[in-house]
Amino acid sequence: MPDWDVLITNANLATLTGAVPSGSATGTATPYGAIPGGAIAIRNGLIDWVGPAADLPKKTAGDTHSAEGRWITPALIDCHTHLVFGGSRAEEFEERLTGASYEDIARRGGGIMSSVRATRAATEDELVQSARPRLRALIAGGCATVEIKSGYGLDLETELRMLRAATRLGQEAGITVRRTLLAAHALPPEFKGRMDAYVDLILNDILPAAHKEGLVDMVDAFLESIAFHTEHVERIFERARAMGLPARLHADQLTPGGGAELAARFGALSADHLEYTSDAGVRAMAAAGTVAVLLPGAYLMLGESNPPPTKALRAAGVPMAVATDCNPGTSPMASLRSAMSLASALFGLTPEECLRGATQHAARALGLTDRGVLAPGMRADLAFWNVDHVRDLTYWMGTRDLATLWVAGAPRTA
Ligand code: DI6
Ligand code: FE
Repeated sequence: MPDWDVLITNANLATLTGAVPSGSATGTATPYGAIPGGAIAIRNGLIDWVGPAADLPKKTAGDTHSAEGRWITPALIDCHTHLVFGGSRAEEFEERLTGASYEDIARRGGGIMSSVRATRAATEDELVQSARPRLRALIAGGCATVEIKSGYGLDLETELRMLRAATRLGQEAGITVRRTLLAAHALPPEFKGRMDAYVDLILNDILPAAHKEGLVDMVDAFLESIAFHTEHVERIFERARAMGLPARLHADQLTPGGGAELAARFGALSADHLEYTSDAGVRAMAAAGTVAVLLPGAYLMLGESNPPPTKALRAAGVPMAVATDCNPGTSPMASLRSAMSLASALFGLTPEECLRGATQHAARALGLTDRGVLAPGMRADLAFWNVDHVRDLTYWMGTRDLATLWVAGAPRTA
């Protein structure tokens, strides 16, 4: 029996361990945790050894694979998507460009409600089929872990159907899909004027049923003046906590609502969007270890002008993740690298912060401690890139630079 299943040699590694080196040149941190001329040894789907090839221990490998000088990063992780939904909102997009506002469209029953109607009318097969190309696009761009939210069903049957579709999509693609219950995304029309009663339905029916069927890894809510309010989110988070499910929150996207503070108070894995987060919110997230998930696609497509406080987040040491928010209303984007490019162009993140935001910190936003960096004990989910340097992954938009994606120690062939 060889010591290792596979030994990868002749690689440039962006391990992304540690942190972005500080300007003061203290310590030994290397940008991107880079190791030129590196090697990775894999055993049972996990990284067993990683480092400069010159330091390779004298051990045997069943298989040796040359990366031919390519860069290897941890496989990318899209930690915030709504990629399962019925119907299309492309016509609404056209209308918005000829004068109608997002709010106008919502008022006449379009917007999220149009996706809810189409999702309720779709079978599980139809949901899987329509989402498949979007998931394939993310995978072709280097993702081996994708989070998918419910939230276009807003009733027991359809929320569960969305989560079942998400589960199947992950199984058939052979990648990791993490599923988030976002039943508190919008108030369904049949509960008009009865938000408390809808929250009761979530607590008494939807959440327990999803949990019982093993369909939910996390719980999320949309805290916003036009959506759910602090007291509703508190009730949902308390129940999630009692069930041992971690929380996330759509926070401070359109208006300041104390969302970052609320997420921090519950020890949420992440608070997402954060365009209107205050200094107090940033401090609370830093103290709680809550990840800031930045979603520049929605910011761009909504024509927002108030970016999230990335300087304050950076100064406070809040880990920043970057995700697509792939959804039919505000972020029709199935490319995590596009989100990385936009996070640097619109929010001022460095290319290294963007790459860490799509790997190391995205894993943390999902509560996954077994991936996101190249280090012993981590899953061997690896992306091999045809780029001169990994900064190109943020710099270039639209290039198809993925050479191979490895999942759990083997090249993905499907
Ligand atoms: N914030 C968003 O930007 C999306 N959901 C959310 O909570 C919008 C979803 C949609 O318009 O379908
Ligand atoms: Fe979202």
